[in-house]
Amino acid sequence: MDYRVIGGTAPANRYSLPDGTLTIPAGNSVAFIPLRVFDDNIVEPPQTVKVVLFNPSNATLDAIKVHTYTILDDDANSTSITATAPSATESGTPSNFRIARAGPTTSNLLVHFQVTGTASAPTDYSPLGNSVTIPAGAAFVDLPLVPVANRTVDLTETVVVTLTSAAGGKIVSPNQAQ
Ligand SMILES: [Ca+2]
Ligand SMILES: [Ca+2]
Repeated sequence: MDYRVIGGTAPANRYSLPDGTLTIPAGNSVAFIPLRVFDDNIVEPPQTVKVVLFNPSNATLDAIKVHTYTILDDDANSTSITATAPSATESGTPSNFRIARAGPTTSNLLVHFQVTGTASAPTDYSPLGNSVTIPAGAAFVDLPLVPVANRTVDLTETVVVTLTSAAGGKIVSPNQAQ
């Protein structure tokens, strides 16, 4: 069958999807239409690309001939992490990670992270989870690291937090703190 773009709100310079012909090979039940999205640094609303299938051969089209693809922007916020208090002690001094964003603060920003390092939760410190939300109106959120005073003699141990994704935003350097 043939396919082509028949509209949508995305300007033509945001993506590439030339008109084409799609063949689902014998023995397969799917084939893919190659849509390339071009990254930029401009804050934009979600924008759409509408693709239609037509001229089927050896098949008929069902009711869903048009698909609307949505390009989600990733430029509203740039998110990074630093250790504002880089050392913690078992005697009760917590340390602190600060997850901060640059850009508008009008909405909540959900940030996912991964925790690694030689220390283990919950044996050595209270678990940090794997996400935080920077609330609307705030440019950062603090993530305290609270050590557990255990009876084992530990060497100096590390906790490393690496940002992995931010909904509708991008991760920038420094994306990791210890
Ligand atoms: Ca971008
Ligand atoms: Ca953009």
